[in-house]
Amino acid sequence: MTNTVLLQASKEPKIKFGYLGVPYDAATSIANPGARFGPAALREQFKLLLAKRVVDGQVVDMDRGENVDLSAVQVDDFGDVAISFYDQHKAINQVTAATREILDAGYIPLVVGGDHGVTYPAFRALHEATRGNLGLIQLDAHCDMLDFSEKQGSISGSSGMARSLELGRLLGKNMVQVGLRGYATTQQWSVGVKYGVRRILAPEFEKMGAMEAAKKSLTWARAGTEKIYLTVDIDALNPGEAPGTGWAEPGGLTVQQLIDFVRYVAPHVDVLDLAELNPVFDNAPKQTTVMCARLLFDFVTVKARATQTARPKRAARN
Ligand SMILES: [Mn+2]
Repeated sequence: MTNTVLLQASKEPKIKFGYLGVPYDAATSIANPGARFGPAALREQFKLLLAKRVVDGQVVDMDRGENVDLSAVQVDDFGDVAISFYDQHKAINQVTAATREILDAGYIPLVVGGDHGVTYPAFRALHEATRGNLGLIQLDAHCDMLDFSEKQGSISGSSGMARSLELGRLLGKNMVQVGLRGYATTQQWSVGVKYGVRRILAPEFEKMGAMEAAKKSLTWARAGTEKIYLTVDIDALNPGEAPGTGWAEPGGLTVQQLIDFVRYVAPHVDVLDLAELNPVFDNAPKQTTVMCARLLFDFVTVKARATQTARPKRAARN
C-alpha cells in the first residue's frame, strides 16, 4: 500500500497515525446508502483542518487552553482499501489485511467507513496482531448484534459486534455499548445479555453525563485487557446535530458529549474507527463531516499530549 502524508513530523516521530478509508456501504442493506463517500469527504475536511490550524507543528487546544506540540506526530494516509463489492467475505478480508498492515508498521489505525460493517474486519486485525484479551467500546444507537437474516446474511453493518464477540478474546465484560436507544429485535438485545456485555443506554448516559460514562466504559474495557478498540458510529449522536448518517435514530448524544467522551478515553485507545458518516445526507455546511474531522483531530492531539513527557505549556491568554 502506498501512503501520502497528512501531517509531517518535523523530528523523529514518536507517534504515528494511519488513516485508512473503507469506502463500503454494501453491508448497510437496510439503511440509506452513501457512507461509501465518507472516507473521501472526511479526508478532505481533516486536511483542511490540519492546514488551517497547525503551524510549525504547533496548535492550541482551546478546550484546555493549552499548546499541543505535534512536531513528533506523523499522520499518514494509507488511502482507501481496494474493496470488493461482489463478495462480502472477500471485502472483509481486504479490510483486515489493510488494517493489519498499518498495525504491523507501528501506526495507530484511524479506520474510516463506510458503514458499520467496518468494525468486525478492523477489530479482527487487532485480534490477530495481539495475544491477550481485548476491550471494545462502541458508541452507537444500535446493538449491531444481528445473528443472521436473509437480506443481510451474517456479515453486515448490523452484525459486527456479534461477530467480534465470537472471535474469542473479546469477553462480554470488556465490551461496552454506549448510546443504545429506541427499539431492537429481541434477538439482537439478547446476544448482549448472553455474553454479559456492558451497556450504557442513551437515557442513562444523559443522567450520568459524558465524563462518568467515559470513566465507567474505560474501567470495564481495561479490566484484564491488552488493548482497546474504540468504534464510533455517527448515529450515536442526535441526528439534529449530525444529519449526515444513514439511519436517523431519534434521541441520542450531543456532539459535545461525544467529544468529551472520546477525549477522555483516547489516551487508552489503540485503534479507532469511525463509521456511518454519510455525506449524501449531510447539510450544506457539512456539519457532520466537520464534526468527524474534529473528532479525529481530538484523538490525535489527546494521544499526542499523552505521550509528551513534559507538562504542556499553558497557552498565553490575552
Ligand atoms: Mn452501528
